[in-house]
Amino acid sequence: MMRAGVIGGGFMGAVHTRAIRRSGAILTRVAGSSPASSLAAAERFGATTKTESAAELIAADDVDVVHVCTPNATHGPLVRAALAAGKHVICEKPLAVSLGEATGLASAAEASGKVATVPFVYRFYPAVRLARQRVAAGETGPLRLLHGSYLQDWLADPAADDWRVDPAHGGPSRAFADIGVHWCDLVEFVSGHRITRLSARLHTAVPERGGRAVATEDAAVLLFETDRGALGNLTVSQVSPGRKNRLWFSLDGAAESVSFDQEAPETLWVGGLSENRQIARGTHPTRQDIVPAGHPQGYQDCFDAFVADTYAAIQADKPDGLPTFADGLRAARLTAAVLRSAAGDTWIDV
Ligand code: SOE
Repeated sequence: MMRAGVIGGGFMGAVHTRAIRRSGAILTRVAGSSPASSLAAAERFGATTKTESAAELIAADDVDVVHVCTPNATHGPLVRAALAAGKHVICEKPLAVSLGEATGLASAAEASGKVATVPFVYRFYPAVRLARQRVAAGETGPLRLLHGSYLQDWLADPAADDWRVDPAHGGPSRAFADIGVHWCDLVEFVSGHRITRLSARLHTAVPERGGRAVATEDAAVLLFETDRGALGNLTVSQVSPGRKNRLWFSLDGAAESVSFDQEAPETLWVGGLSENRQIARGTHPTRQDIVPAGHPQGYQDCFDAFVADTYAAIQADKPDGLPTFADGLRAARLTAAVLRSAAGDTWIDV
């Protein structure tokens, strides 16, 4: 039976913990940022064994896979240590806070032969898999436009603050690196296209938080081109009132458009020249469908499916569409291009 250790006792640590349980694995250890927070998180999450630090968790014989759920800037050293100790790794996104670091981690994972994945979990919605199947089967025809947005509002309040705002913990990009990369991963995954050139503008709507000047973006707007001749645009924001986690895309092909809304994930919208349809989840079952049509699945189900597929890969299975460190590196490459484009006021080749 798989034995998992979680580093990080926050919101994401809790999401990972539920997914670990649901996969049938055992949560053996949990580490926080201090001995006291480690013991408290282990108690809260119900780990079987007490641990006082991340280093102790990584070295432990009763941990096969390490889940890194800590602030972005700490991912690199923890992932390196876990791989060096012979562990499989799931690392939260963004994989690293610089392209150089992400490149090093992807190479270290490759050299280790261990399974190393990044939770681009929106890939695990059944409606997303269905959209991907329609594109691959030629139902949409060649895609011409890839467009959409990923909007949140949890930083719209000027009084709101978080470690992600501070580049020392979150890295030099915030809105794009935190959520823009999800959109790009999802749209590249569904369309099969790769973004080859982009032009980005960043916007900091709230210049000061917690008495500090804000050095990361609240919003980003991108124009891009793909390797297969499509054109696209994306708006990313963490300051859009009312939009809680509104990841939306439309992929417009020669024959039909497919559109997905993360806040209403039970249907896939398919647009045609003479009629539009909403395909209900469960009516064209995918591997990710776990309950019948009409019984809503959601974000945690995606997370559970992602963790289960990572564990299946550890047991030598090859699940389709598993996001790995190579995808985490791809996201870091896009983030670096966005930052360079915005700083230089120019188009950048990715
Ligand atoms: C916060 O913006 C956050 O939790 C992201 O970090 C996640 O990746 C996204 O899935 C939901 O929003």
